[in-house]
Amino acid sequence: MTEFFNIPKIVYEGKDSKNPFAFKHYNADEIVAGKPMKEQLKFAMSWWHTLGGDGTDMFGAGTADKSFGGKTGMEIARNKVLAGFELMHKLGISYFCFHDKDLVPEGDSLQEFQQNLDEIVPFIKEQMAKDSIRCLWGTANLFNHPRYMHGAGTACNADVYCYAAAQIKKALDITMALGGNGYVFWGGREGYETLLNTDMAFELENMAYLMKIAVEYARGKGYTGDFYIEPKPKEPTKHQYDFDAATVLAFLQKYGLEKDFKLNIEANHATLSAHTFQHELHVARINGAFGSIDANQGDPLLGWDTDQFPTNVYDAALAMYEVLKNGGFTNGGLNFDAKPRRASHTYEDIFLSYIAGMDTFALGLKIADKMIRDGRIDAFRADRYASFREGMGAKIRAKTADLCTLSDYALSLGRVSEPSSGRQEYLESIVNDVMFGG
Ligand code: XUL
Ligand code: CO
Repeated sequence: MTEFFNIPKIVYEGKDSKNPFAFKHYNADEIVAGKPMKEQLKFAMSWWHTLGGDGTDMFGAGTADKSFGGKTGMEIARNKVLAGFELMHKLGISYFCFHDKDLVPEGDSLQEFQQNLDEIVPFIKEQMAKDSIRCLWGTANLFNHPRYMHGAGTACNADVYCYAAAQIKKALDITMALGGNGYVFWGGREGYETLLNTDMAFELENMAYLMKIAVEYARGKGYTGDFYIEPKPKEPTKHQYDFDAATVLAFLQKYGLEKDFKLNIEANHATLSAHTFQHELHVARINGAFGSIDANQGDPLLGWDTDQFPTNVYDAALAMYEVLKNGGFTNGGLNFDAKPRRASHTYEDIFLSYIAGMDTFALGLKIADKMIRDGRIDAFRADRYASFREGMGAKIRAKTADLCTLSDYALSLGRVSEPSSGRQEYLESIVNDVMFGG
């Protein structure tokens, strides 16, 4: 068997290890919060960044070779499969995520694209069977080709809309064939640059209809997994329709899609929308719509979607706090929608990046579990609302007091009791204590 990466299998060596090619914190079978870490974290490899991304940016050519020794399009595609499974095996990653276009060349026609997909899917299934590696989610790339310059589901051209429908249908077929339990709609170019040429209501209605018929199609084929929308506020368009979790929830509710759809929250998209990663996860969770995570991080000084591997332990801990509060993942998981920096261009860097990301989320999980077991933060938050447990507060909660009753009560009070302190700094010091204390 050809080996693509001259790197050994990565094992857990513990926090004192200085071996760059070892996990310091991710110990797959260690039980944290009642489940092995590998089940709590459900790490996934992103096909596009890991097997496709060559470091090209708008100022310069690629710095990494991702042909994996292949010469023709389909040979490269097959080698990518083999390289991807070698990488997942060596890192102990059990899931992958893909766009249709990540897997094979598009060729000259939709027919050729679909034939190429039909050729690669059985080959991927063979590799999956060898290593019990599974598909976390699939999606269709509806943003790269020039035909999608005005959007796909929100395109101003009906033929383009149908082309997108064909890609979605095939991507759903493949996701189902690979046993995936998730299908993502990331609104690639679903947005606008100027309202001078855009009928927003028209476009959103079309988008919702495409999602509805996609759900009908997949459910009709017996698909029981989740559909996700992945919010993002901008980039590539100035104003992406799926701005943030709250905007997406309103869209789903308006068009009656909320039963089939959950959210795939990406850290870098959250910060682009001027929210924290935790905020977006929290909004999804309290609305029963938390689904999956695209794990990465942005750079606050750059302000675009840099898709860096997550190394910020503090953010990872607050994210995993939300995941644990949600009862963990069901169909979702942690997909590294992340790429090494352009100058980190070697195969070693891919492994080192995944190790960094996996160790960061392992630490995040352990800290989140400790925060919950510590209990001080949860107790403080619950206690902050103590006045709603009795008297007029309890009546408000029971929704039995009308506006006049509340007004009469306020008038009878004389003086309102002094508000309690929010104690933010104290609570932040508890997080530090949980992280670094004994
Ligand atoms: C783009 C992005 C996508 C989606 C899948 O910002 O995050 O890769 O995750 O289409
Ligand atoms: Co993403």
